[in-house]
Amino acid sequence: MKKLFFSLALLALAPLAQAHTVMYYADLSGPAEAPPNASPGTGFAIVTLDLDLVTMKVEVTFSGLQGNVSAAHIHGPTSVAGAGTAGVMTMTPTFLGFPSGVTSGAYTQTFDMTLASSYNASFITNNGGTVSSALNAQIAALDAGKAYVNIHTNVFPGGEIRGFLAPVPEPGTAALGLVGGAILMRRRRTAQV
Ligand SMILES: [Cu+2]
Repeated sequence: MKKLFFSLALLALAPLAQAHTVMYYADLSGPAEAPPNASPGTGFAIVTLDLDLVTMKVEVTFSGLQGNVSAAHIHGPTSVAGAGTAGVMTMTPTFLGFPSGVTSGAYTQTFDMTLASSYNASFITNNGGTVSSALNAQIAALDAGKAYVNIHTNVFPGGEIRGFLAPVPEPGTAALGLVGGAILMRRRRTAQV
């Protein structure tokens, strides 16, 4: 746990050093799925876009799943923020190297968002047909709270746990400390379960 606290604290500070980094975070759960399910599984995701390097770092931890992981990726945009379903935006069928066949795990991967392979091919086709138009559409979905991380398993093929990604406010605003604190508090509460 100490290591996790430390990592999150560093992540909260990261935008101070990297002006063109945008972060999003999500709590993942079964009740947040559509339709909701009673999975006891939980997870946490942080997505960091570096607009200078044109990369997307995806960090996910999850545990307590009833099924074994079959795929994980980011869906969007939904028609309204924080609800509904949408197709896959990112690499299919699953994130490169995402833990498969397990009920808990941790994942970190950085994607080159100038590569078509970092996206679902149909997402590019449906959003202007180029990698840059697809990236803009993905950023718009993330900023609007209309994109969600979904972890599929053999027990819940449509998704066992998911969570809508929310932007972490820019540094320098009073809200940052509050949000950072909320992340740590939430993490702590989850860890005690
Ligand atoms: Cu999916």
